[in-house]
Amino acid sequence: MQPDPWTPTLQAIRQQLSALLGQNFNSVLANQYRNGDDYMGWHQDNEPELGEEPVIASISLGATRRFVLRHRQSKEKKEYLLTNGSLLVMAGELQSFWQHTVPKTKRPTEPRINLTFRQITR
Ligand SMILES: O=C(O)CCC(=O)C(=O)O
Ligand SMILES: [Mn+2]
Repeated sequence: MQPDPWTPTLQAIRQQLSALLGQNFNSVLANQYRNGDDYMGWHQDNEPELGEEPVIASISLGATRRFVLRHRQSKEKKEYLLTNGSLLVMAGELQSFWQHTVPKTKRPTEPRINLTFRQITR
């Protein structure tokens, strides 16, 4: 969890996202999913340092993976396919009321990298 300086490529993506969304991002978290066995369990991105109603911009590179939202109370689910080059923006009350996951898949699956741009407020 040791932060590295911005690379030119990540810096360029950060600037494009800020222009597109009108939102600053001062950090990016990179996750690598080597194959269908690598996954992200149910969670909310609700760390105190992200502040109230964080805007999180999520870019997917490589293999398509399922992304599932689940409402904490009603258990309603919503499912999306995150394809190569896609942008998913999570904002507003999403992190308060919904959890998300990238489940395992049994299909042969190439590697995927996910970048989530975030604004850490303190
Ligand atoms: O890989 C993804 O699409 C989601 C990653 C994620 O939820 C996270 O890094 O907090
Ligand atoms: Mn997350």
